[in-house]
Amino acid sequence: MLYHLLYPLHTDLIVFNVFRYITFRAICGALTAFLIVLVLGPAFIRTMRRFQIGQVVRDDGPATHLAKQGVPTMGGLLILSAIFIGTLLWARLDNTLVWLCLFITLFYGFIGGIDDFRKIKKKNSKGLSARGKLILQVIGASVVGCFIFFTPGFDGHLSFPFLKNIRPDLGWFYVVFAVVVIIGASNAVNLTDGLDGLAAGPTVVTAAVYLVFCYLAGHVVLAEYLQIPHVPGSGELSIFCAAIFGACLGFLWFNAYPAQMFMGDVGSLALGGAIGSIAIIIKQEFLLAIVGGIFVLETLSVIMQVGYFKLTNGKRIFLMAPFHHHFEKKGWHEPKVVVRFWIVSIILGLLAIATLKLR
Ligand code: 57M
Repeated sequence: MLYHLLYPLHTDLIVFNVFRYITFRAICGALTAFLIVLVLGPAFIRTMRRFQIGQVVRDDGPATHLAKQGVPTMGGLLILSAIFIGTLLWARLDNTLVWLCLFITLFYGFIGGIDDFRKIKKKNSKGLSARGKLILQVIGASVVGCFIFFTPGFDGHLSFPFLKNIRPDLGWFYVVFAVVVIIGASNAVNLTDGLDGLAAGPTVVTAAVYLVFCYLAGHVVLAEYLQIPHVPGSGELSIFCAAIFGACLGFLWFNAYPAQMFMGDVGSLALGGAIGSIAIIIKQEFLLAIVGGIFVLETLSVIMQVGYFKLTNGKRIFLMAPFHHHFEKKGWHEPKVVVRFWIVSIILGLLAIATLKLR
């Protein structure tokens, strides 16, 4: 919004020319989102406590988690508020890709919010049924997939890290592929969000990497030089990524061990849906498997555990899935598991950036 209000003034005051630069507005978007969460965090936590919106901890998890009963949750409401304010203030509002990302973030946040609210308000409720959650996720992801596929200038071509000349065209099947990526990313972040800071940390890294890729994809000269798909208008998504980066960094201030609040499904499903959509829009879907490797590992651990359990009538590969619980069961303290997962996430983020030159 500020771009539209202040950039036109640059003819009178040259200082306002700075608003034309995506880099400037991305930094401001990150700082805005970060400060919103940091400043409003304590009041939000007090409010959640007053309304008794606290975590219901299952008794079949690690014993150390029982002490987390009642920790304020649905911190995702604060994260999403900061993302929306940071984006609406600093991104260009005449960019349809920005509105598409805000839509999917809000829609998936709505799905998660219903799930959270049901689990909190009806103590033994398991929230939204898996089927109901999936149907809603498919609807939301289909909007993004169809928008991308049927918008002039976009197409059904895939792109791969390291392989610049392999661009298979999926045709209309790209919509199905997009739905799988967005739902997969959303549920992967959701599964990962099982330890203090474990989801927010890798999300900060992923948002930072996609901030760079959105900027490059939106820059016709740089995209051609780096041989990545040029996606007109995607540069503005850097500001959306920056707002996610700032909001999750601010959330980590309160979610770091021992957590003062959890993000809830309202946060995890929304953040995963946003990241999956960004990956689809700038045609960097497989990059997500690299930078989001922690999310992939966590999801694969569950698939392997459940599959092996069913195949062997009760045997397990891991002491407990998702993967983070396996290390807890091995005796690693929670902060050690989380910080080591953060380290791996940062290394994967650097590798993802390196794919720009390794092609
Ligand atoms: C999402 N939610 C956390 C919090 C957070 C199929 C199966 C793998 C599903 C999976 C599951 O239930 N996943 C749901 C994970 C929960 O966190 C809440 O949920 C939100 C995110 N969706 O924001 O509101 C618990 O995680 C802990 N937590 C923290 N710090 C945080 O910052 O400590 C969360 C955020 C919170 C808190 O204890 O209560 C969760 O774990 O449920 N199931 C599991 O993950 C379970 N695994 C399991 O059953 N494994 C089996 C089979 C099915 C694979 C096996 O290994 O044999 C584990 N989780 C629980 N109990 N709660 C272990 C059992």
